[in-house]
Amino acid sequence: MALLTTNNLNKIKEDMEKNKTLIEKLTNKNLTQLYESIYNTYYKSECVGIIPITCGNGIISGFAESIFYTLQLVNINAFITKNTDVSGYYEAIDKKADIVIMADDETYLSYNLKNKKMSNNQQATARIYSEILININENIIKGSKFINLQKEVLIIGVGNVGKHAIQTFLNNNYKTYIYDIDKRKLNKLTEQYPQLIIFDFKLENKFLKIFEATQNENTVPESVLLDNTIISTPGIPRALSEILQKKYNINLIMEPLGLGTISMLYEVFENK
Ligand code: NAD
Ligand code: 2YH
Repeated sequence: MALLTTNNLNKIKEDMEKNKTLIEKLTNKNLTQLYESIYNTYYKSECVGIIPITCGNGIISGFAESIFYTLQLVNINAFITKNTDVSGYYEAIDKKADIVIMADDETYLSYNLKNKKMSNNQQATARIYSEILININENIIKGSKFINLQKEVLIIGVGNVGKHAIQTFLNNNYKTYIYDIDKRKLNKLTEQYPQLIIFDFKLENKFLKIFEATQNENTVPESVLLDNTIISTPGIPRALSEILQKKYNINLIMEPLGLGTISMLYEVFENK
C-alpha cells in the first residue's frame, strides 16, 4: 500500500484552500453543507484527539499537523497528543477526546468513543471524491453541449479506494465505466456488479466526469477529455499533466489527505 510522504503534504494548506474554493463553485455548497448532506450527520462540537503512531515506517513528519490544519479549516475542535501510540490513546481519552483519529502503514481510522461508529480512510475518501462529482451543480452542466453525459463516469483505478466509489455511482444510477491495468480486478467487479462497463480506449468515449484513484501519474489519457471535464482524484501523484489540465480547462479536485479526513469525521458524527 502506498504510504504518504512529507513531500506529499508540504502544500496541504494551499491545496485545501484551492479545493475548498473549487468544490464550493462546482457544487454550490460549502464543505460543511456538502458533508452534512452526504452523511446526514452534523458536528455537535465533539473534540478530536489526533494520535501519532510510530510503528512500521514510523511518524510521517507533517501528517498529524496536516490533519489538525484540515480540521481547523472546517471548524472542528482537535488536538495532537504529545505522546504516541498507546500512551497517546491514553492521553486522548484523559483529555476528554470524543473521537480519536490515527494511522499506521495499513489503516487510517477514526473512532467515535461515544456512539462507537468507526470510519476507514479508503472508504471515506472514495465517498467524498465520488459525491463531489454527483453533487455538481446543474447550472455548471447546463451550459455544456455534453449535458447528456452528466450521469456517466469513468473510474480509473479500482483498488482499495476506487472499488468503494463504484457503489456510490451505481446507487445514483450512473452509467459507470471502469478501467484498471489489472484486468483481474475488472473481471471480478463485473461479476459482482453486472451493470458495470469495462472501459475500452478504442471506443473513443469522452467524459464530463472522471474519478481517478491510482498510485501512478498521468493515468488519464487525452482521448477521454472534453473542455471543462471534472476530474475528482484522490490518487497520488497527479493523474493529469499540467499541460493537459490547461489545454482542456480541466476542473481538477486533488489533494493528498484533507477531504478524506473530514469525510472520516462526518461518517462518525451523530445523525441529524
Ligand atoms: P491500490 O493499490 O489499492 O489501487 C490502485 C489501483 O490503481 C490498482 O488496482 C492498480 O492496478 C491501478 N492502477 C495503477 N496504475 C494504473 C493505470 N496507469 N491505469 C489504471 N489503473 C492503474 O491503492 P489505493 O489504496 O486504492 O490508493 C490509490 C491512490 O489513492 C494511492 O495513490 C493512495 O496513496 C491514494 N490515496 C489518497 C487519499 C487522499 O486522501 N487523497 C486517501 C487514500 C488513498
Ligand atoms: O499513509 C498511510 C497508510 N497508507 C494508510 C493510509 C490509508 N489511505 N499511513 C500514514 C501513517 C502515519 C504515521 N503512522 C503517523 O505519522 O502517525
